[in-house]
Amino acid sequence: MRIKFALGALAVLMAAGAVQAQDFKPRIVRFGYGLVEDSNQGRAVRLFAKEVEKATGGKMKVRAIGNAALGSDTQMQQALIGGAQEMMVGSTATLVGIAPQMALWDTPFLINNTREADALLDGPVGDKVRATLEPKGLVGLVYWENGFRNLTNNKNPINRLEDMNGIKLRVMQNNVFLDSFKALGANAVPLPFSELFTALETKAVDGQENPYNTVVSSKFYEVQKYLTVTNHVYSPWIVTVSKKWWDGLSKAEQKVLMDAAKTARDFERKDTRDEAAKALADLKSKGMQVNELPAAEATRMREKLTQVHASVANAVGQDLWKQTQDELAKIRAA
Ligand code: 2Q2
Repeated sequence: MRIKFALGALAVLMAAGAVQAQDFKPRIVRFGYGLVEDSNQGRAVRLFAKEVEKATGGKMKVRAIGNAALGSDTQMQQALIGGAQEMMVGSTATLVGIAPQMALWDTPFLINNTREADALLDGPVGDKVRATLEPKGLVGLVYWENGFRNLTNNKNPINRLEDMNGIKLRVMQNNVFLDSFKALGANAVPLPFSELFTALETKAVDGQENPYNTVVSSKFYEVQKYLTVTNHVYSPWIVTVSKKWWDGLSKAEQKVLMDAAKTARDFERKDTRDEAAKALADLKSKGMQVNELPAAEATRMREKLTQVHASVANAVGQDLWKQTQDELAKIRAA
């Protein structure tokens, strides 16, 4: 009896071992991202790499390459589609040329807080938007948090809508952002993130907008004087895989990547929120002048942006737009 059991257990163990050996091939994953290593993005990619190596017994090795050393978001997207790079994490906003539905996440003032963000992105609407990448040669695994965006500039604090007039503001390469800031009176200039610090330093542009975390990690405080708390949009990041490469992986390998991306997501969201909560004090101590946009002025901004909402609805399709509003209503009522 005992021997039989032991033999049975051995057989199970051997089978498990055999499955493992053939399911995980030795592979190198080139994983690119745009921010510096010492950033919320870099920390999460490092955790992802550790998780993948652990789960595959070191067979799959993730080479994390930050600082846009593999190119800007849009360059990396093309490398993934062509199969020259395996993975990346970057802004959803730079994906709109490939998947127009991604513009949903660029809608100003769509999401009010992180609870709404998590529920919407990890729910059916997030899944639907993510799925639009696949026919384009990309597999979107999960959303990570970039965060609520705020304005910085070198000209003047933004106390009123009119203070935006004529500010040369770098925006992401994305029409919703371009149209939004034009509607607010700024002189919006699209630039890849990888060129932003130099553009600020050389005064080619006066300002930019990004979450607090990025203003800290990319050291924008060294080249920007004013920070205005606007929280004008919640930006996600998306972890993306080359479909060409993904299709050649075993189911077990695909699962390892998905599980690690989720573990890193949960870590990253917490890390980002903890850091953001401390960032304002940090930025003030580094000499930035911080002000909150008065509520009445925020309302005036929202009014200016209603036409942008209509154009996002058109770009992503009325069905998806309506589903998003319904889903948000549900989330808010819960
Ligand atoms: O302003 C931006 O471009 C940033 O918000 C993004 O985080 C940036 O594009 C990163 O995705 C860089 O990898």
